[in-house]
Amino acid sequence: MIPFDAAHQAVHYPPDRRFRIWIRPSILIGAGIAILAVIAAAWIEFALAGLPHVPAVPQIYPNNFAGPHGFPVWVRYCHFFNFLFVMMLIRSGLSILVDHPRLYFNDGCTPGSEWIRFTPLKVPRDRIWTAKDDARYISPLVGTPGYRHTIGIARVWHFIDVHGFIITGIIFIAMLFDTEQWRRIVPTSPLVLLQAWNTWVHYATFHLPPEPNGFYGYNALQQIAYFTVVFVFGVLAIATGIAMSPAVVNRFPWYARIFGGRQSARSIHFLTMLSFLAFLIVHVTLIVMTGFARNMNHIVMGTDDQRPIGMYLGFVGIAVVILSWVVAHYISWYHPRGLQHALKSVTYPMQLLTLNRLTPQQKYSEQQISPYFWPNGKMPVRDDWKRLAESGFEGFRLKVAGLVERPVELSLADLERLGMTEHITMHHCIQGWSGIAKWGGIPMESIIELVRPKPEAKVVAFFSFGEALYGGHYYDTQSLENVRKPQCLLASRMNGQRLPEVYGAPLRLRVENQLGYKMVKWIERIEFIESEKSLGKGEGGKNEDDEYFDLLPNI
Ligand SMILES: Nc1nc2c(c(=O)[nH]1)N[C@H]1C(S)=C(S)[C@@H](COP(=O)(O)O)O[C@H]1N2
Ligand SMILES: [Mo]
Repeated sequence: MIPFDAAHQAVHYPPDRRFRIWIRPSILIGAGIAILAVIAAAWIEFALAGLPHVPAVPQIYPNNFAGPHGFPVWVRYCHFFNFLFVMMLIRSGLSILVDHPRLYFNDGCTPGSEWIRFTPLKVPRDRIWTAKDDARYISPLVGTPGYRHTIGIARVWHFIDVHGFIITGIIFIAMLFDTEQWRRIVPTSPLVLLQAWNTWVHYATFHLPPEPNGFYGYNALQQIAYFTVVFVFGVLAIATGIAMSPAVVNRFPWYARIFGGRQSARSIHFLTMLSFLAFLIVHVTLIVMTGFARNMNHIVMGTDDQRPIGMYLGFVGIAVVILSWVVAHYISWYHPRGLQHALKSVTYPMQLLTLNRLTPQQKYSEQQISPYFWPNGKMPVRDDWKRLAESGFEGFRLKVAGLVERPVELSLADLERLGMTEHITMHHCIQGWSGIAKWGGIPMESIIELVRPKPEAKVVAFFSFGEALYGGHYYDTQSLENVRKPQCLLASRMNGQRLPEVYGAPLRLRVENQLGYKMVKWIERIEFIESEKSLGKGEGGKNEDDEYFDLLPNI
């Protein structure tokens, strides 16, 4: 365990570390009834008609079995690596989840409208309660990284592992169809559904159906379960993950709507995780119950016999997976910067080539504006800001300087004269919440025309009056190229009114293809510079410096 100073302790290891799960009663009851109904139906059938017929297991002699069978080495390796990556995805995913411990089916995320929450707290309405105040602690036994809970590092693990998960998946599915092995897990006749039900009636009423030897074939329910895990859960997890990317949702709002919206996609992402876990529990239980040593030899050794070697090596494999969590914690706690850079070396060039090229073009209607919008960040406490606020920012002058031909100081009225535009967009916070609002302001493009950056200027830095999580002023940077994109505004209006103080008065940035932390609030001044490396710790922003967030968060 690493020691914290008081400021870090308050964020990473707060005194209130209680954990509670609350589920909307209608959903809990609905899900409970659905599960009970399926079990009850099995019992009723059993009581009225006895156990349904499940085809007898054919006698198999290895030398006369023609169909695809056995576990070739690629199946065994994919199985292991999939386990490794999925477990880490779950652990880092939980760590991300508790940074905004509520799940919704509406994109506005109004407190109280969540269907499940992982916090004992209700959002107080009598004072400012930021999304960061709402984040919860997670234990290292459950989440990666736990204890020193940083969503930046959790995302590093999640994204490193998702590459592994997808590559494993592609290899597995390609090999499945390159060989005859696909026949083992892809149902090819609707009769399988009927047989699966019959098999279910056996399990649900505590009867083990005649088990085929898994080396040669699966029963119908097993086949459907494996098919669903690979082709439904796997695909859904990836597809809903992409639906949380601001760059994608901003360019193709219809994509999030496939899943019922951005928050619904996040909820489904969570539910697929639960489904993976539920599958894992049943899968392991049945493996133990139906001939543990033999089953382990199948998947570990690729042999069909009773020797204990598969079991022993299987335990070694599980130990390796658990060890990977320990190692991940060690690296997360002691070398977070290295981790941040490792991910950046892969994703930064990749995003420049792909997601970052998408041109923001969101259009929501006035009716879609969220009734509630989570605030984030620490309100400025500086006297100069307070004085300006008292006078309605009359005396405020935005300083734009640095590597420009024509440095300027602009009042809010000067800015307005540059030409205001408005757009209604969805805000995506790295923590997971979203909100739709109408923003009015001056396109950064107009400021650029006015000040004329010199050729050396590559980066635009936005400095805030407000402080960051651990003290020091909040700042962030954008590439000059990115602020030239449509929908990049210096906003002074929100939902048709002057920008409220909590939401960043007098000015805040809007960059709709990126995550919320890039949108500096309470902007004091703007500077055109050569590189973000000259500021702070050189990572491109306060959160990038202190919380290991990405420089370019298109996802
Ligand atoms: N000055 C300052 N700006 C900031 C932050 C902050 O902590 N300080 N937080 C960022 C984050 S993480 C988000 S999600 C948005 C939140 O904007 P909102 O309060 O309008 O929802 O502001 C961003 N801008
Ligand atoms: Mo955020």
